[in-house]
Amino acid sequence: MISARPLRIGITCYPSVGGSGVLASALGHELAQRGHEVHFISYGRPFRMQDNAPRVHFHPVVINDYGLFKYPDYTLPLSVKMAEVSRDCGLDVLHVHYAVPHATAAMLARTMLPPKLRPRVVTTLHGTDTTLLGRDTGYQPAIRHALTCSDAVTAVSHWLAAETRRLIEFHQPIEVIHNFFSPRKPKRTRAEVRGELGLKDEVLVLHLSNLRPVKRIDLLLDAAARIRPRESFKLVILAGDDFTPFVSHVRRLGIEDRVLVREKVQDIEDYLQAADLGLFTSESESFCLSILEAMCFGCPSVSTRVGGIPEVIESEKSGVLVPPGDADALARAVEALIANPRRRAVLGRAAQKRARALFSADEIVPRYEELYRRVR
Ligand code: GMT
Repeated sequence: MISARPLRIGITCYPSVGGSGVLASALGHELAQRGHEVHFISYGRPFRMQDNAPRVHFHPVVINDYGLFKYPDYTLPLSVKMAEVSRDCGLDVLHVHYAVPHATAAMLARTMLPPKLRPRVVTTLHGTDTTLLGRDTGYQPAIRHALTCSDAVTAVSHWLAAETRRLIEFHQPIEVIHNFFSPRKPKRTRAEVRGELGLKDEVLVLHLSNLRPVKRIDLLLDAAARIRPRESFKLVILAGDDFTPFVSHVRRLGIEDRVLVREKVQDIEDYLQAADLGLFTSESESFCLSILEAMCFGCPSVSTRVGGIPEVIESEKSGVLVPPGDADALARAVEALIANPRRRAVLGRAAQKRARALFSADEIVPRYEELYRRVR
């Protein structure tokens, strides 16, 4: 019989700005709200972890810098902390987000503990742990081993599950649990945000990402430079990292007056509610949490058709997908939606409905709870 007592769940993720950390933090808070005890274990407080939330704890991993090591090691101190928290807090499950090195550290942690104190390990693959590191022969066997030793493996899209089977040759079951987003209430009104951005009648085209090469910021800017009429829009970039490396590209294209950048924004909901259209140009993406964030506010996106994105957006129904790498196609799709507010609204409503029906916390979090209880 399945016990319904609240669980003690350890969550390890990268604390920096990235979809896997954002998802892991949100999951931790949702689980705590449902009565479970949640222990985050990482080298820093996860980027969106709330302060003083009931039943949520943070256990920092301290890394000392030894002159002997050319490369500082994180896996060992992480595994020691995982074992310590598992033992002291009686963890039922250790849920690791992003396989490298978290899944390997979890395996090591488990073997440090007596059998009775060993938590079950659930590994969630997020994207580049498979698509980038899974191709690297220096990592691949270790990833496959850690997945094989996990009690359950999940992936955030069917596409990523298939890529994991193909690239890592991991043939045990992978459960697909899509990402979710629970928007907080914006702190400012749409008019206030548009005022801050100095917008009049322009369409607010929003991009949000950590600017890594895979996001193709060069393509984003090239596409923006081709949008006509040029006065019809402003591209607002919520940058999870330093935008400086891209400033010269903006200048070369002569679009300084069309592009506004805000770095490391915490209150993304303020900008999401003010946006009219999302624009995403990634060359690979397992899900694209940012597209979902926009959908939750009734904002449809134009995006490259890559990876798991077609599982998030149904093209021409809840957004528009175009072939990857094509700046002209991106610009034409954006232009068509700038010129047609009614179609934008139809797509936006469908996007919001889809987000609520398929990718809400109420849909997704019980799937993780059910999985934890199943592996216990
Ligand atoms: O996209 C990034 O560079 C960050 C990366 C991460 O692991 O933090 O994001 C991945 O996980 C997100 C949450 O599951 C997905 O929405 C992103 O699509 C995925 N990124 C890639 O696959 C490139």
